[in-house]
Amino acid sequence: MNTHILSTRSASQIMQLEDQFGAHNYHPLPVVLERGEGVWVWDTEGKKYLDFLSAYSAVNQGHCHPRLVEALITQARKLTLSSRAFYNDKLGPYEAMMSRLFGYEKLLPMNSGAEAVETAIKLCRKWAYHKKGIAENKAKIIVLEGNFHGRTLSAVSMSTDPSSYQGFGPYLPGFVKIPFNHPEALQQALADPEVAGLLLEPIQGEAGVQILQDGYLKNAETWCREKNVLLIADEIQTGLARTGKMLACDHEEVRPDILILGKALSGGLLPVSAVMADNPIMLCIEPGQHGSTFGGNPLACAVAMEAMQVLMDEDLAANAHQMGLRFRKGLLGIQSRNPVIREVRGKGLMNAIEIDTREDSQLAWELCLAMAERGLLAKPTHGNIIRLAPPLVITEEQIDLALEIIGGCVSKI
Ligand code: IF1
Repeated sequence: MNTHILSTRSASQIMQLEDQFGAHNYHPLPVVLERGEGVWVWDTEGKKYLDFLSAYSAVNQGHCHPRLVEALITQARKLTLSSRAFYNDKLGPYEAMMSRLFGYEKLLPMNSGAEAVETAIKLCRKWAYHKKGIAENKAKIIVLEGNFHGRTLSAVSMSTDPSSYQGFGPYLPGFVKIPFNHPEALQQALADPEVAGLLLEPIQGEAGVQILQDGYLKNAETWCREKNVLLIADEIQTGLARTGKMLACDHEEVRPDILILGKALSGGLLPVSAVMADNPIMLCIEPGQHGSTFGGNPLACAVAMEAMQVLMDEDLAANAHQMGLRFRKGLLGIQSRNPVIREVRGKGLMNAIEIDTREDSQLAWELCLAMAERGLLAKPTHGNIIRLAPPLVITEEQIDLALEIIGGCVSKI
């Protein structure tokens, strides 16, 4: 099978291949993408779409950002992987840059977001036994209902969403699940001396862009300090300018003890994730106790440095803030003409509309199909919520075009 034959396959044939030979762990929209540039993606028939998913916020810098592609190619020609058995010339500079940018003494490099979450949990547990003095195997971590921290067994053990966890037991113990946006429940849970950490997303993505109420994070930070509990922020999706600040925690000037980053850390070119913390926490893990074949590879480090530099050079946090305001204003206008939209919510360019139906509705799916038809790609989360999160390089004109498409489709349902 050569590439010529592949490229002449029709979209439906390509989808059929996935259906026949791929595991059925996803239900994609029937669109076959082959090219991307900035906020745009093109399908195999040459049809052009505004990408309002951004690969779940991994392509904050826009598709195939030329500086990132250049960094990738240049590094790929030199050295891609050394393993951590040896030093490579990119990891140290990358760690130093990240340390300076985020104000943490140390970084631990991983690949996928889920791996970084695993790393943060392991780190928190080590700290609990070494520093906090919790009895071996007793450490607990508080998580919030509706959380999404990945697909690994510890992530599904924390999950309260049956489609994430059901059928994958037995589950990992040591997680305390409390209601979302419930400060009293948090205070109560923190009273347990065996609690070592509080793990949360400042805005829950998979749950449908659920925002913690103002002050929750700040209180959580204060109460965690009082109880000597580590505040662990999963900013894999909310971080790196998505919500209008470099970190979502910055909106409340909260500094987590452990910060987890992923997705846009590579601008979508390859899986790059990171865990950041200061020495008293990070040094609880010693040589041989944790690692990864690919974590910290020079290719990832070179791309990540450029990805961070692009976020800053193009001031994408400010653009996310500005375009987010414009977008939500437009969405509220559409809502006022179409009561089928129950709610518009979001921060920066992490937004969602909730359609006025039950979770098991098909309406969000149908709306996404209609929008795709008119040139805008988005994906429902649950049956009734559509996440709207374009690359942060989006312009006013493109926001307005998106609003036109969304408004037109909503008024037809
Ligand atoms: C899927 C959602 C987004 C994440 C947070 C860790 C991870 C994720 C806060 C794990 C990953 C993804 C993965 C993707 C769907 C997706 C998602 F719909 F589930 F919520 F982004 F909106 N923490 N989120 O959001 O990172 O291991 O995937 O690199 O289908 O699983 P990963």
